[in-house]
Amino acid sequence: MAEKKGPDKKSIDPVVVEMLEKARADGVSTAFSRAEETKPCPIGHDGSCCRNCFMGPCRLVGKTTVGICGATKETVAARNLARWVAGGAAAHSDHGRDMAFTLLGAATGEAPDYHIKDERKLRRVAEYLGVPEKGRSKEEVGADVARVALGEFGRLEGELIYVKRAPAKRQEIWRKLGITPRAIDREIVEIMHRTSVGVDQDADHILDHAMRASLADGWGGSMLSTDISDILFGTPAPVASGSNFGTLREDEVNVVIHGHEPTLSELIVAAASDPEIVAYAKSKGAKGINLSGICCTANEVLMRQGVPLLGNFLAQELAILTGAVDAMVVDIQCIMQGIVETAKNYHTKIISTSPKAKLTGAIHIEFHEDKAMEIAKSILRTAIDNFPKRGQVLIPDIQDRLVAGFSHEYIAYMLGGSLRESFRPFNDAVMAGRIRGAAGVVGCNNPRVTHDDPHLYIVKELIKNDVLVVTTGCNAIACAKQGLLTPEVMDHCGPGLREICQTIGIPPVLHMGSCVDNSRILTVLAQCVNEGGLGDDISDLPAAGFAPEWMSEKAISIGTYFVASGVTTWMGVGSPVAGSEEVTRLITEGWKEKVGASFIFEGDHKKAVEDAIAHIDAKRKALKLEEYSPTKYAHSKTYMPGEFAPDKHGAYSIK
Ligand code: SF4
Ligand code: MSK
Repeated sequence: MAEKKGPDKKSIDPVVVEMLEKARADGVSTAFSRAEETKPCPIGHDGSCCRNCFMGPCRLVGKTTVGICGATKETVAARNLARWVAGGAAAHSDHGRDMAFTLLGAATGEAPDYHIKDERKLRRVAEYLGVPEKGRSKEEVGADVARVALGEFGRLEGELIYVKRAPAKRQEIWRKLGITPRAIDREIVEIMHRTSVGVDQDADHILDHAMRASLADGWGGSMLSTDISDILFGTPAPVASGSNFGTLREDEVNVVIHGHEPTLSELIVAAASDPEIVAYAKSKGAKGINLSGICCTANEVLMRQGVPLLGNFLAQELAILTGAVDAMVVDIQCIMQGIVETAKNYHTKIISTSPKAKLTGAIHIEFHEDKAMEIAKSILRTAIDNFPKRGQVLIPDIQDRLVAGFSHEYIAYMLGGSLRESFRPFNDAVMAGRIRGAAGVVGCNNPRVTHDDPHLYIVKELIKNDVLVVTTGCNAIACAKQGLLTPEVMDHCGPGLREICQTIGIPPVLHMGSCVDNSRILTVLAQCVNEGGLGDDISDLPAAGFAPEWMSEKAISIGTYFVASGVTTWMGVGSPVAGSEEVTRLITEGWKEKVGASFIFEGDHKKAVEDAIAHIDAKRKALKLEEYSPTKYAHSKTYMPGEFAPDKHGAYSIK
């Protein structure tokens, strides 16, 4: 049995601690309590269990070093890791495919509630995809962009079109290794084929293909998903909002949107301000409708609509415990089956909506794009009808402000201005040592570690050491709840990074969106290389990746495509390949030789961040940049009386 911890040891978020105390008092089970009761199987945990055929499952422990078929620990661990990449890549990419279908419907009029919102982005994407756009209407271009995007899933020959968005040297590395992705579905299916009994049995060879499939996710399905979401709903630009349970309203109908897709949630946002729906809410005694989000549906509608972030992955059951959530509307991915059971103790209605995801015991109001607004309104009416049924309510009065919406387009604009979008100022700041490097910190929560602690420790250490952080997914939500997504939070920053952030007026931690939006980070990295001065490949950049509290297959796919793209990446919690020293060596030293970056599973988050900063310094040295000095910019500017100057929080006033 795992060691029992009090609620105060399970999370560093006081709201989560308070709600866990309520769960205990109410006798309600949560992922936190179940994680204590369910010890992970040590054999599966280390990647040493194979269940790929019914001669097994084979558990390779002790004297058992091979399976019934003779598969070694290396083969089994590599196959397990590769299958996780397949699962993660499939999830992101199928989401991307659905976005393309929505664009097609919007362009042809078959999905009349959707429109092409960002024509500029559409025409830019058309250029990437080789779709003629001059002299054509946005609908004509949109339909062709959607068709070409859909073609990428089953492309018959050649390479994925977006491969060419990577730096030339990176493309060469992939071609030389034979891991350039060809078609999105093909690479995922090929993992399943290669890892079935009696096919690919060489760990190194299996892992090469895992990289190929992950690239089909990062530079394929996810990148298409991000681009098409921007075309349909607008490219994000900075937006202010709030986070945590204090964003729930006692006197309004609280609708929590949860999952990953923006397609329905965008319409729910629009429907929530429809006068007819607002009047209906008032007729039931509510002042209006209050939306907030969990997981990446939250990030999607925050980035474009400013809807507040209620919480990250582990908050989903706890939100219901407030008694204030009238409906939790879920689509796909990261939705715990446990929410249905939790909801039985309170009045919350769980509404599943995706044709791909039903939850036993939930209300299913299936979403179809041709009747999108009608369905969104029907969901809201169900929530409103539930408002008068509320019992006792406990809303912790804690919330933080945030600024999100940092698309790669906006970052380039903010650095270079509207006439000269550019990453030049960023590269110059890195070259001068004002910014030591950059890190992408992303990924889930996992109740096997103290909730949000590794996330926030790593982010705070990085910015303290002048490393700019870009964030997505549940890390972004953790940062939001700690107030790290505001330009005023400069106490945690090193002096060089603080100076840059204050000059530009940005937070030191840039929220770039949902899990599929990790593709935005790839685009930023490619643009930094193309800008010049920091080497000629992504692996030359003083950069690092982290997923400190990962749990999902999607995080493994993301981590793998970060590494295959040249970014050494640290995954927290523990290693799913610990059972094989050889596989551990292959994905660290082996991948460093092959793709210039390592995939490191490091359960000690303090060591991970130390190692990553040393790695960033080593990259600076290899680029022959000036050695980073923490004090060089400590007092770089003396403000004179009467001058407009920042205080220690970064707020400007006359000195
Ligand atoms: Fe066992 Fe081999 Fe079957 Fe895996 S594939 S379960 S190792 S016999
Ligand atoms: S939601 S994949 S728990 S980041 Fe994208 Fe969070 Fe991980 Fe889901």
